[in-house]
Amino acid sequence: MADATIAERWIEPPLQAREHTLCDADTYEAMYRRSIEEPDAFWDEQAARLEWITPPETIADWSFDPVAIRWFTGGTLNLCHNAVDRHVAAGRGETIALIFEPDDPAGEVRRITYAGLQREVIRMANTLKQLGVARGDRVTITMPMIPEAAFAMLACARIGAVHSVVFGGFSPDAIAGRVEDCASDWIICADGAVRGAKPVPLKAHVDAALQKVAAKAVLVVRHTGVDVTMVAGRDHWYHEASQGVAEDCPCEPMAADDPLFILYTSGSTGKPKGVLHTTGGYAVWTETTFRYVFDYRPGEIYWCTADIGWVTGHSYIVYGPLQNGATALMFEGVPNHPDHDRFWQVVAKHKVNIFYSAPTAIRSLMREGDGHVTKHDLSSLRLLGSVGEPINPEAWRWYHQVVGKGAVPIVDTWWQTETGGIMITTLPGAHPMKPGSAGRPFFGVCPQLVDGDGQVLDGATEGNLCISRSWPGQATTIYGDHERFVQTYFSTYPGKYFTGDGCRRDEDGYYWITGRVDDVINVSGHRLGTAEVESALVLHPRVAEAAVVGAPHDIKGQGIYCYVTLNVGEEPGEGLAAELRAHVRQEIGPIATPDFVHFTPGLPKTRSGKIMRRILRKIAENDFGSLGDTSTLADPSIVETLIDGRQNR
Ligand code: 6R9
Repeated sequence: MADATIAERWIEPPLQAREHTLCDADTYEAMYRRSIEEPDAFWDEQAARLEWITPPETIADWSFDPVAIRWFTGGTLNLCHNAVDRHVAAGRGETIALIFEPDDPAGEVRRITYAGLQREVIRMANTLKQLGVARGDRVTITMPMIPEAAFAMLACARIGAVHSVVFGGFSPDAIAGRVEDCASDWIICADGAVRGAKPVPLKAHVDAALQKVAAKAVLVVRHTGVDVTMVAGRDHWYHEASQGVAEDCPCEPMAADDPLFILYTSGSTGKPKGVLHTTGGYAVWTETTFRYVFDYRPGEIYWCTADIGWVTGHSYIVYGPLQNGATALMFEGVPNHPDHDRFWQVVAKHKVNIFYSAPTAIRSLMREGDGHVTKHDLSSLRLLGSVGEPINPEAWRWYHQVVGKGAVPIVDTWWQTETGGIMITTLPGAHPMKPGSAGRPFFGVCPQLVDGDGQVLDGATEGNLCISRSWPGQATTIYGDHERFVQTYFSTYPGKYFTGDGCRRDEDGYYWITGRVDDVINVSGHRLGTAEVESALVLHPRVAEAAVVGAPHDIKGQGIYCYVTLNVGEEPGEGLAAELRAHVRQEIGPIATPDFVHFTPGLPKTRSGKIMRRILRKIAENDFGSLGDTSTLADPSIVETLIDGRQNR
């Protein structure tokens, strides 16, 4: 069946999803309408599921021009209390909060109850306090996917410290940049990580980062047992430092608009920006979206395969599920180790009911054949989810038919680091699905499609995706650079939040994300600024200039395509291409490793010296027929040279 046919077909939610849901189609319509017509009343009601120390005085309190975003003003609460303590107080202390499945299938599974989680978080919180961490301080966390990563985040939330989680796969330079940007004096890491049996020297990376920036203390969780260097007076083993700390630790009352965390993400220009989320709005948004999108029921096992270093891990491994009292699985490993059935083996082993993953993982497993899936009993699955990039209808169909046996709804959830949680999705019991479309706006979300001139387009159309009103999960600033926040998101279309994504809306009001319209590429669901890769390339002594674009890639969605010009006298070759790949990997981290290095004597530039990326994108896509007008180039002949270079690859 051709993709187009599948994509156009509606797929009704299976009967079990329709019969057993918090929200059917009529309820969605009524709730959505109310969330738009009476937002204050609507969000006041949703927020009432949380425990507030002081209830908010004002619900929505924001403006996009000038930009000032506040929610639940006057309210005080603690997110750790809402995610952990209140469940224990309500007699749910023996419910399992986290199931840890290690990298090694034969390794030890850990099951942590809400009462156990409370003890662990208090132990971590008091250890941090003992090291001098106080309310408002920034704490960098770079950890493997182990429960201690969640303890560390929750411990910060408990004492009012602001966590900044840095993905464990980042290079020392990337860690140093992020520590420096938010002046974080404390770092929590593990000795090492293992992913697919491959060791990652986490503590050594932190040591190398601390050659460039200073930190007061490093707290090291023993995990793999690898040898590490401990710097006296600076580095502390967690199991030693936590000895004898007190067994209670009050939850700090936080104002709704006090910062909760910073998370760095790539933009189209400059260095990664520290997106800041505040406490109250983020708490309500992750609680509400998790509740309605995953339609969680007590006793179910929920598994999100994301890493804690990305926003999906923050919102849908830690804060969303735990606020709902859910049982969340945390997986340390990778989809294809020791074999391509690892995900499905884990689903069968733990009888997972809700499985939330990414198109890149689905595509890579689909390629290995159905046998890896069908040999496991996946009958526990009730709901499947997708996030991170558009899912192509072919992969959607495989996910639906082979993994879900055609009997399980899929939620394709569109959102961003900046949105805090899910924004566009179908709801499992309410909406028919269209493969490849994220679906309908979540409560309170007002998407608008806008043309290049800022004109709002109505009906079935395509344009740049903006959101015209604030929602509780919205990031409030970029740490230390509010002007950049305003510039990045609110200056293209004044008065609206611009997402950076292109999007089509069909006649049924379903949204189809078409991908980024800025210089951000989406590699395996991870955002990477082309400028970051370019800066890394030109640091190499033999490189004169570089231009980086995304190119279609079967598994990763987009691959990293680098056009490189060398300094005079340097010779291109396979050896140098490999060296450049290793160099970028070293500078940024393995996720930024270039897929294609295309040496060229020059780049297509206008007379004013601007690189015409449009042409470079088309050539990388092997699409030479629609290069558009090239007559304004300073040297139009470069286009032929580039095409020849592409064809000879
Ligand atoms: C949650 C997350 C955000 C960018 C976003 C868009 C792409 C995410 C998507 C999707 C199509 C989906 N994206 N989910 N595109 N369909 N369901 O991934 O956050 O890392 O900040 O990336 O990812 O391009 O703008 P983040």
